[in-house]
Amino acid sequence: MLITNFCHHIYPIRNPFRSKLRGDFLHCSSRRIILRGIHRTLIGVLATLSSFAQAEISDITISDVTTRAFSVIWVSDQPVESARIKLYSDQQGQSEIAGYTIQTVSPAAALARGIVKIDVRGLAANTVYYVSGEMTDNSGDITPFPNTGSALLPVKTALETSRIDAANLPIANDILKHPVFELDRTTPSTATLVLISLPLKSEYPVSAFGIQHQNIANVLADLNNLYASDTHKSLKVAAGEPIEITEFRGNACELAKQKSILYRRLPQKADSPPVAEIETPQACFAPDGKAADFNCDSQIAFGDFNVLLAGFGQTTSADSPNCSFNHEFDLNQDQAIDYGDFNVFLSVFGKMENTHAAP
Ligand SMILES: [Ca+2]
Ligand SMILES: [Ca+2]
Repeated sequence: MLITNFCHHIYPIRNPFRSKLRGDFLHCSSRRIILRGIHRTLIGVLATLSSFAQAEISDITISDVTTRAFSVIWVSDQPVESARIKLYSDQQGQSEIAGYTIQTVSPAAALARGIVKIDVRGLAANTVYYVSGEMTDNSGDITPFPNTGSALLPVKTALETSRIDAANLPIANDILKHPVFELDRTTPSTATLVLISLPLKSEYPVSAFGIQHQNIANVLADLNNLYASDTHKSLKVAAGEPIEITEFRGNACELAKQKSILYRRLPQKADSPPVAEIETPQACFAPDGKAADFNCDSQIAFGDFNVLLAGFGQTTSADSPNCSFNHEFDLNQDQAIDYGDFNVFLSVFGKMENTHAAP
C-alpha cells in the first residue's frame, strides 16, 4: 500500500504508466517491483548494520617501544571483551609477519572502561612494523582498525644500543611514581592508564596502569624505556625536565573527553654517577605557591593564559565529576574555573623561574 501510494505521489499528474523523461519507460507496476526490491535491500542493509554494530575507537597510541617490544593502546566507547593486533611489513597490510607474541595487559576493570593495552614482544631492533587491530565488545560485535582502505599504523623499534650516553656514562633513568584516582579524586584507580612522555624528546610514551596498595594506586613508569626521537637510542632524561602525563579514563567519560593531560617535572637530583630510584614528579614553577606554570616552561606567560582560557567556565563536583574539568586551573580550589582563578593567575603573570637556583 505504501509503495502504491509512493508510486502515485511521485507521478500524480502524469500518465501513471509512463514518464515523459527520455529513456524512462518503466511501467508503474515495474516501479513497484523495483521499489519493493529497494525496500527489501534497505531492510537487509539495516539488519546487517545492526548485527555489526561497531564500537567507536579513539586515541590509538603506540607506547613502551624498546628494541624488542612495544605496546598498542586504544580506547573504545564499549566495554571490551577481547582484543588483538596483527603486524605487517608493509603499510597496506599485504605481508603479515609471524613469530611475535601478544598479550592483553589491561586489567578487567580497564577493559570494562574500553581501555585496551596489548604488549607485543619478540621483535627486531630498528625495524618498522605496521599495526592493525580489532576488538570484540561485550555484545560480541567486532570493531577493526584502521578503517578499510586506510594505511596501517607504523611503529619503529629502537636502535640496538647499550645504555651509555655521549659522555660514556651509564644511563640510569628513574622509575616514576604517579598516584592515580577516579574522577572523584579520592578513590584509587587501577582502571586508568597513564602515559608519560618528554615533550619533543621522547619518540613514544611509556605507559602503565596503577597498582593498588592499601588506599592508594600508583603508576610506576620506567623511564629507561623512553627513547629519543632524534637518535632512536635510549633517552637520558635530565633532572628537572618537564614531562607530560596523560591519563586515559576510558568510557568513564565521553570519548572526546576521556583524555586528561597535566604537566609535571622530573625531580632534581645530584647523585653522580646517576642511580635509578623511584621518584615522584614535582609540580612546576609556582611563584608564591600559585602553581600557574601549567605548561611547565618555567614562566607564567600567554601559553599558560591560553590553556586557562580554554578551561574557563567549567565547574565540577565530587558527586558528578566533569570530565572536561582540569583541576590544574582551579587555583583557588573551589571546583569552578572562573574569575577567582583568573585573578590569582594575573597576580603571578609574567614571572619567570630562576632555573639555576638550587632545588
Ligand atoms: Ca608556562
Ligand atoms: Ca576556582
